[in-house]
Amino acid sequence: MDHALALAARGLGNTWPNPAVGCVIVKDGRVLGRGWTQPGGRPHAEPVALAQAGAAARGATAFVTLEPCAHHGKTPPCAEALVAAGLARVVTALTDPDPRVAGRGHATLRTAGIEVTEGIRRAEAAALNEGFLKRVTRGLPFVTVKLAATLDGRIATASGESRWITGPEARRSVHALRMRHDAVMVGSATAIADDPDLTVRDMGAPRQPVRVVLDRLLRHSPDSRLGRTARDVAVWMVHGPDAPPAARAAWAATGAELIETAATPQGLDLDAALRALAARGLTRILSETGGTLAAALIRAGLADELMLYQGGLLIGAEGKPMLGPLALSTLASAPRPRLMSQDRLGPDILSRWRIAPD
Ligand code: AOF
Ligand code: ZN
Repeated sequence: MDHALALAARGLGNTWPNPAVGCVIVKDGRVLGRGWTQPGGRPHAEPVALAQAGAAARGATAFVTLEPCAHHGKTPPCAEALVAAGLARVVTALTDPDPRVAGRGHATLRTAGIEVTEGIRRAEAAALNEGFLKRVTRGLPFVTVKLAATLDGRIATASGESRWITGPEARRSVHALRMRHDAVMVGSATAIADDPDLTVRDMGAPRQPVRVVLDRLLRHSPDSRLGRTARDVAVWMVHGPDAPPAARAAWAATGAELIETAATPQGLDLDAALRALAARGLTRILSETGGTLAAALIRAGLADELMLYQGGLLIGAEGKPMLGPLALSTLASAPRPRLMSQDRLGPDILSRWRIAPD
């Protein structure tokens, strides 16, 4: 199952709206087939592994990180494929919460006389596919907030200079991080100030993340890098009901997708915006917004993890803080993220913090 989990992880960021699943087929201590969910979410992991194993799969054991599917979607159900291949035993990590599956995959296998063992490495499988599970059970994506700050917690000088707070190793790590997410998200302030491209470069990414801009009034220029490349890599502009018609038309002409969502006087309704993104299939979003939006996501309980890149320089109080207001009245009410890991990246530090409750 550990091997299957490692294979599954290869799909992270590439399989949305589907989960990233891994499958290993074993007989007499030999691995006959290995598969993982392919870019775009199909083929599923099991048929990939079954095709490798061929006729030798008869009598073998399959280890799958998620309950095999039971529904007739764009591909035939994996549970039936395992039955047809004559597997003797199937070991799974997790029940699939997708209402089309939800136990039916396991039932199909058992009815066919296959021995089924469930729940092996359940916690690891749930952590790996937290985005898919959150989308299906709560209608929200898993959100990683990325911040690149100085040692004193600033993300730019007073004049807005932010290139470069971290070194090349950290920047490479950010590209790897983007690759493991379905989408990269910024706010309009960051989009306007940086004119970012938000693609994954030099990583051999099988699928580029969707580029999402939260832009209530569609203030970002359609003649920006994002606007000019919207036909090559998806750009989704999330805007409010009050976005001007001319801006909507100009953005639509770039090939970007326009997503209207509720707004409050402070800006977009973040919960509604993220729900709209999950409804379109996104399971894992990397937020690369500035401090104000990052704070708003944390305040609203919408941020799951924080990836903090810290560069060894000091800017002082004039610099822009990495977080906007959290509106706390007491220290006792302060969010207390839990440290998950810490790494040295050249001269910089990357720390990963869990914000959401476990
Ligand atoms: C599996 N193995 O590798 C994956 C599964 O739209 P479809 O037909 O591709 O079905 C998508 C659903 O299939 C998805 O919501 C989830 O329940 C399951 N994903 N199942 O047996 C896989 N990726
Ligand atoms: Zn399947």
